[in-house]
Amino acid sequence: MEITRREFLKMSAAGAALMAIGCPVAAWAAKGEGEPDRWVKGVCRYCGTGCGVMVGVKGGKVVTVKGDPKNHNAGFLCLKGALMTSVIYAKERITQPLIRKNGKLTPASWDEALNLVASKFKEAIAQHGPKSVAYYGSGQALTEETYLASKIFKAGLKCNNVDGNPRLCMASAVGGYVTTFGKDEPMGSYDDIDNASCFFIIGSNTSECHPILFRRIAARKEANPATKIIVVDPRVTNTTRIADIHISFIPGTDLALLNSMAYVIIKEEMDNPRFHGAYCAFMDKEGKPQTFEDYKKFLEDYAPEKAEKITGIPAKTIKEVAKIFAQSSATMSMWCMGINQRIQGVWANNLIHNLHLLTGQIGRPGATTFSLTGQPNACGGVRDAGGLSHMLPAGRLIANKEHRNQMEKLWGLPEDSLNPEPGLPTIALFEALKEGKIKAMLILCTNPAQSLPDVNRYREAMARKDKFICLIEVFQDAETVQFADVVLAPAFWCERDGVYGCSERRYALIEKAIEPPGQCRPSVNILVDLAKRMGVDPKLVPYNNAADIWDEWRAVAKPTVYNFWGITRERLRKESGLKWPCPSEDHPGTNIRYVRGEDPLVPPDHPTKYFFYGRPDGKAVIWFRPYVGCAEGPDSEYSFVLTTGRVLDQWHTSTMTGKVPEIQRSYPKAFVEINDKDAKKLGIQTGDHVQLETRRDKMVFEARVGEVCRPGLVFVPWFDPKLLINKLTINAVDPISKQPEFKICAVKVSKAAKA
Ligand code: MGD
Ligand code: MGD
Ligand code: SF4
Repeated sequence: MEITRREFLKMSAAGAALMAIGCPVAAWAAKGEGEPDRWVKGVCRYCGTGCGVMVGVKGGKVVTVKGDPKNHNAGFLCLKGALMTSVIYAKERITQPLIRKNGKLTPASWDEALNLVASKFKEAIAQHGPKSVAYYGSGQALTEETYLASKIFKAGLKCNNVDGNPRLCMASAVGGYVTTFGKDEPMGSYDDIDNASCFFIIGSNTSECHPILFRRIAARKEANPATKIIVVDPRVTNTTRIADIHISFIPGTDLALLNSMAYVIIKEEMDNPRFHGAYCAFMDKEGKPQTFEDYKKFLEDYAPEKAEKITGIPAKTIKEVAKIFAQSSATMSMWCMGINQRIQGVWANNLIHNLHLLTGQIGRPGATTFSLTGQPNACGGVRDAGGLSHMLPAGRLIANKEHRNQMEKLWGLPEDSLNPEPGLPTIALFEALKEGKIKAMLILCTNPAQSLPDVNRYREAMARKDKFICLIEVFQDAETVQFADVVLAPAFWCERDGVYGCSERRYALIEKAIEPPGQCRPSVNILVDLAKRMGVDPKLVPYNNAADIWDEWRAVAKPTVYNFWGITRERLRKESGLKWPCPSEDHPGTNIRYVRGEDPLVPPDHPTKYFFYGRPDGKAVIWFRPYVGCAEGPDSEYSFVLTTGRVLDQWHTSTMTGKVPEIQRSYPKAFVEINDKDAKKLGIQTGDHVQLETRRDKMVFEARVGEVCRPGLVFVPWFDPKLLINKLTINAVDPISKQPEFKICAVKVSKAAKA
């Protein structure tokens, strides 16, 4: 039976809660395990929504997980978050260190394993210098882990080859915020959702990837039916089902749409000159100052009729959405990988910000430009604490001498002793591994043998006989384990304490609920121990636990715009997360940045209401960013576009969600979505085997035929280790952010005999 849009809205607004609260409770009651004897506060292990959880413990074991009613998610959780118990107790857990001997991973003592790793790193540095080693981390590691690993490598080993999977994910969003506003991280918060009257959702399948935020959006729409929802996505996703307007368009042409919306807004005098005249600077793509008149000339190439030819979106629709965007009382944009995982990712981010600056849809409740973060701690750990190869903590840059000198002082190092040359970003790092230039690599909390693009190339790199890889990994069936020379066994999720920072600048504590199994140790202890054995000055790593590292990180951030001095460990234990800036212990946290009276970093007597203090002139930048196509568009031979992404209940490489029977049953294996008109031409029906072939590799998937993909587009989720779609994806990167274009490459589609 067809459900109406209104019924779907209702279900979306309420459904997540029922799933979350119903299932785990039922599971634990069915097992006769009884009421937990205590509840321990934490944060969900999965997405950047950062839902607060309560972990139910009985007899030293986790028996269930429920939502924290005091956190932003108000007690709601999606199924992934609620079904963590079977992940913790999966039989595939690694519970002791392993060393590869005669090709086989063999149990070893911590001493033996750590000494071996330390000796390999010392040998590489002695023979080839600090550029020959690297750390590859994760937006799922704790803030304390990322801060520490980055300090060990950058300060202790003088090696800036410190990068992580946020390079595959959020680097373009960082680039967008930094180039437009001078500093990273959104100015708004989730509270804006409750005040927006228009949602402009572009390149985000919020319903499947940020379900609890989607629930909040649907609840807003349900409560205020006049709220408009515009979704820009070449697929008909679950998110598009609550849209008033769904724009399906030629993948990779968002830049033309966004410039065209700006054109319409100015042409029809829907811009806000009082805002952009006072608070914005204009710049061409080289960063040269320009005027509003120059901007109007630049936009002439994007009249809706011209943009229609590039995007396939009717000019009438472009005009309509521009009008809704500009004239709604409060517009909130949200975007994710459909925008970031593109070779023009930073530019696309800039163009979304442009629309807000041009219309003044910014810095008011509900009016904000809000990048959705993918991982639970990409913001708090990697972005804020400086876990990328060009960064130092709290927005400081390696290439900036003043920033280096600040960090040398804070870390007790001699002046000018930090290495001034930025390290290698992810793809360049794995290229260097392939070329034999990286001799030893430490990998923590990420599974690059599945998640890197064009992965055959980098699996070959990881398989080199002369390299050394130490992997800190929870599960023995993670793909990267096959390439590791040493595997170290970490404590998982609520088996140690530490902080996660989610999309809305909210820092929240995961408290330790249970003891880790076997010989597993918290990763901060592993890293401190390893650093000392590698010869790092013990004064650089004087920590007994994660709380010590947190206090140092607070002090390091205090003199910067990341000031969260008031977010002490004690406060985090009591409260369910706090949003920085939060400069003192009595500060409640900040909902809206850059606005006088809201943001503690804007002086109360500042002469203007808005102050973009991240920029030298205090003004945000409206950028001229021309439309540029994708790296590898379809042609006569590879005539389809292949896009990759996510499904509701599987997480990334499925090492965790794959251990949950309920989830595995609903998403057992990857498939290819294909439009019914294309399928008809190719003689393909749902369930048939379809071969996808790109310039890199080919593979066979089961078909799902329907209207989800527009004609000419196919979609494959990337969670399945048995069907590694990344063997087919391209490794082209954005020239500014170095983020790969996972979302678009050319592919040949044909009916296959068998899978
Ligand atoms: P994706 O499926 O990667 O998810 O969250 P999302 O970005 O929302 O891609 C989003 C959409 O981009 C897709 O629907 C796709 O059709 C669209 N798209 C493709 N090409 C284009 C284009 O050219 N333009 C536009 N506008 N859209 C395009 C990702 C987020 O999800 C991330 S980064 C992480 S790390 C988390 N991972 C994750 C997970 O693995 N599983 C689940 N269930 N949730 C997750 N949440 C987070
Ligand atoms: P995960 O499965 O999250 O994926 O890619 P990955 O980070 O490689 O890997 C996390 C690993 O850490 C798992 O092996 C897990 O078992 C392990 N782990 C879990 N908890 C812990 C812990 O507490 N400690 C330690 N040490 N290990 C732990 C993510 C990356 O993939 C991202 S973020 C994005 S946005 C990209 N998206 C994307 C896409 O959209 N399409 C395609 N085709 N590829 C993509 N790859 C990217
Ligand atoms: Fe966890 Fe994200 Fe689901 Fe919240 S929405 S419960 S953070 S996976």
